[in-house]
Amino acid sequence: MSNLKTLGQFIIEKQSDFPYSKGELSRLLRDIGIAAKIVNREVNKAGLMDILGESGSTNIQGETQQKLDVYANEQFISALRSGGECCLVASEENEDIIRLEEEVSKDANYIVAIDPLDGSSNIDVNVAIGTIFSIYRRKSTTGLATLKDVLQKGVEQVAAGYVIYGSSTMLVYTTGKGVNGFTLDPSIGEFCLSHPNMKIPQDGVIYSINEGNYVHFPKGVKQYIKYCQVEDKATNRPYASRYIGSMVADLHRNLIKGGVFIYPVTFSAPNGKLRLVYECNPMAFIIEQAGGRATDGSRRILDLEVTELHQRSPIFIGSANMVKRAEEFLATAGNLTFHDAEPVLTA
Ligand code: P6P
Repeated sequence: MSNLKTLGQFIIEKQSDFPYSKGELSRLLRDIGIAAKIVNREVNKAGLMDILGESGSTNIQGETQQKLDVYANEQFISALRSGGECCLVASEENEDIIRLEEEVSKDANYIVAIDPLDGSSNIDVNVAIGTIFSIYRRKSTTGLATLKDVLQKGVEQVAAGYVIYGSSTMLVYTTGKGVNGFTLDPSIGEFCLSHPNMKIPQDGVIYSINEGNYVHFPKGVKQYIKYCQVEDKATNRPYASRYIGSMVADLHRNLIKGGVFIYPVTFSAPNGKLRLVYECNPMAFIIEQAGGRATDGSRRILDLEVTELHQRSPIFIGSANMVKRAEEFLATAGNLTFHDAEPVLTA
């Protein structure tokens, strides 16, 4: 018997980890895995199908929706609707919550927040993109689930994960008992355990930030960037700068190799760009479970109050020691001071 373990087998094996699960969360994770395989099939042939290019519509963020965005959103919502374990979906692609009111779903115990195709601007140039999902237990006990059921702190998540559609397709998730990665084997159409018990190195030599926004960064961020660029063999600097422009791809690389990913406040994005509910919180849960750190520059991401569905947050996430070093620059220089003098280079 090969030591191959599929996602489905793994989920069932770990089902006893959940005090209250009667298999519901397991079925929900399986439903997400099925939708991921369907989306993967289309992503892999995007260049061949008439799903490239812009669908013409725009999402809540005012971003032009690529056809694959719309397709992926529909696939995940459809899988959750028919799976019967989810009563409400919050998606980056939809302005409002989506209540699943079918008989099979309306009393379900779980809420799913999702970025169905993150990094979609990279679709047409064949660069890795991803899906990010976050799972909560419903808090309301009567009637239909409401927005309040979504606006829970990240620390309340019962599971979170991502799919990266890259050189291979992987699904990485946590239920609060560590992080495990599964690689899709197209020959059998199954996600197979390939990265058990993933841990992010406490230190790294990769910093990931869009330096095109440098002039708009707070002083402390500018100082940290210059710190990364200083020659200092004792601390393996200068670090390497790597920025893909797909959060999932940048964080997946850093989870495996070590590194820090930063999307800070900028003058044009005073609350940061990335969304708390379906990007920052799920990725923070995963990275913390892998031994890393995720803050908004000072406060733990998972403890942040969630007040709006599409709320944005700055994020400093990755190898714990690198995030802490960046926070030190923010603490001393201030993380909301813009357009100041060039930072003093410090070793
Ligand atoms: P910028 C993709 O649009 C995304 O939401 C994340 O996946 C990515 O990390 C970030 O935005 C890139 O933003 O402003 O650097 O292009």
